[in-house]
Amino acid sequence: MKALIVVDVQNDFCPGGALAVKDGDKIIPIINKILPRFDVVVATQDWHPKNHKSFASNHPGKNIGEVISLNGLTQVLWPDHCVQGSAGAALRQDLDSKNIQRIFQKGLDPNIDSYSGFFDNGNIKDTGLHDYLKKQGVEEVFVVGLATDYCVKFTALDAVNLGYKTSLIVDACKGVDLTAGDVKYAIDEMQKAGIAVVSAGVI
Ligand code: VGL
Ligand code: ZN
Repeated sequence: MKALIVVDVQNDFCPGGALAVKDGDKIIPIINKILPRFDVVVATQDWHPKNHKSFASNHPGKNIGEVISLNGLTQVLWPDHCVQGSAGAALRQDLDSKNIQRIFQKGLDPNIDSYSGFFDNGNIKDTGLHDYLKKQGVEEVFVVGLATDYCVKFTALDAVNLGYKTSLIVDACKGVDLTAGDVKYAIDEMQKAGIAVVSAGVI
């Protein structure tokens, strides 16, 4: 069984959103087109409480883009984004959500960030995604969405480390590139970890 994991295709990560990824919305028609070709389709949703410690606003005197140590883990400070129940946290309206079987929320604990759709950044709690995929008999996963150099990367790395045959559909992802080259390095890192980098045209 083949699964598509649609990572964080939310208003806040698209143009006009709080943590907009350049051209983030451009991947949506590509995702909609390939979505019917999978046995299982799931999505992840970044879903933070207002007091989330990944928000620069919760660290007086600190700026967006600064890196801090948060409970022993390296943490980039972001603008407030994907606040639970806000319009920015909703999945994009133009994403073909009726064909998404389940949504896994992450980033709910204010004290730890969660880039991967499987585990938080400390690998302490899981979201239930692995159990769900196992129960559906999924052996192969394809990862798409936002952002290539954060949540897409960590979701794909966890998938391959959990034993799934894993592919990144590279043209159905867009990245932040906080530092120029981040997206390229992220793709290299995924490839080195055994993830196939493919384009949507071959799906
Ligand atoms: C993400 C930064 C903060 C992502 C989520 O979806 O890639 N990036 N929270
Ligand atoms: Zn977040």
